[in-house]
Amino acid sequence: MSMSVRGCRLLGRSTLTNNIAVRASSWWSHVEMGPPDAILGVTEAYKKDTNSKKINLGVGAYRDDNGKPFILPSVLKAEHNIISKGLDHEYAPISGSAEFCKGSISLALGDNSEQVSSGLSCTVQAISGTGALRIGFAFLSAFHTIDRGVYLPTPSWGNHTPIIKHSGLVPKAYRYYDPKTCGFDMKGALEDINQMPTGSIILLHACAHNPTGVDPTAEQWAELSQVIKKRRLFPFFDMAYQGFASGDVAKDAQAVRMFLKDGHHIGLAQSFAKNMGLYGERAGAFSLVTGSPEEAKRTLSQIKIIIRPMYSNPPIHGARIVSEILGDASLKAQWLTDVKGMADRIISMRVALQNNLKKEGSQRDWSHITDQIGMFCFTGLNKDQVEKLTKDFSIYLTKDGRISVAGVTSKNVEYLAHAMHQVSK
Ligand code: KET
Repeated sequence: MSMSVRGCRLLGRSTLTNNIAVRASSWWSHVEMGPPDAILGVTEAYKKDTNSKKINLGVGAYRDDNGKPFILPSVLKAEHNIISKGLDHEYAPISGSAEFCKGSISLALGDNSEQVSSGLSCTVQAISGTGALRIGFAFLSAFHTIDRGVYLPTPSWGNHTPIIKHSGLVPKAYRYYDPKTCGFDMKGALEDINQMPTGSIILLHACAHNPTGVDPTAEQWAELSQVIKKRRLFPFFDMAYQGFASGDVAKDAQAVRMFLKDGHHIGLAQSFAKNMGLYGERAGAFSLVTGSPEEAKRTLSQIKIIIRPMYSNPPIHGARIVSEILGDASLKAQWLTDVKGMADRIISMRVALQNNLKKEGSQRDWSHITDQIGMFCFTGLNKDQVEKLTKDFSIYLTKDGRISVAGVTSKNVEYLAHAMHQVSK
């Protein structure tokens, strides 16, 4: 709208009057139809399909082996506990629940984290992982004045680019995935990192890279950390899948913790959508690791000033569930078992898909299905093959050939393998 107002100002008085006359009957006739979202649009299309065999492998949302949304037993118990407390519905502080913030950062950095115990970090509750990224980039846009470029791995989660642009920063790219090996392009990544201007921001997927399912090894992370430090780049970790890569939340945080040991000050976006199944509750956190406790206080004060006009303060229910789980040893133990159960089911579906493709007689090399980790498999199917899967078999996935393995079940895996073989043979 501001564009058209600005446009009218340039057009002179009579045109302006005419424009207003035209618009008065229909204010939005100039608004063009926008395209559906590359990921969430897939679910919209899936819902309209009447084929009883249809499968939604688009959005990264965990399903049980009956293809149903999964309420984690630990979450159910936490909700019962919360209701029995009879809590009120007052506003949360701008930065969200302090208990939630403490629990979140400790989960990422470790219970014995020196940064947490020494006050060398600030954390705010955010509207899930997306909101955490949005606040983080808004802060960097306002205060990180060295270089406005944010380097993203190629490919990356589709929403990173619009979030970065929306925050007033400039998305750029570094090599990450090598289609020839279906693995991590360490050589390409290092070459590109070495070319980034000093002070640039580099976005790193902490674990379970989306959409490729390809993570650097511990040795590769160690080398990346050294190069990023030498080049004086700002590492911003997006950690949306802690626990989903290996089933172990500490192991999945190894890159983040390694960078801190190496002396980096990082930005960190966390989400509890996947690892607690709290998708719609929008529970997440943004943190900065800082040089001093005093710097943590100053940066926190500015982040609050960014949040206040955006949405004032965050929702409370999801954060209460997270706090209840992380703050109670037996519930936390139950949750860790729940996470491992989800990760293990996904791993077993990868094996089943690969075996069924073999059974179908597929001659293609599908080893990457089990080599890749986390929620997604980057199948290598091209756009035409994806279109055929959807049109002929009612199997819904994103155009880049990514499937959410979380949507595969022991009941639909045969049909999926059959369809994948039919479109790729
Ligand atoms: N980071 C990454 C890497 C990511 O894959 C997602 C979600 C998010 C952040 C944000 O999640 P939130 O629900 O805001 O906590 N990805 C899945 C869902 C989506 O696209 O919104 C997906 O890729 O399917």
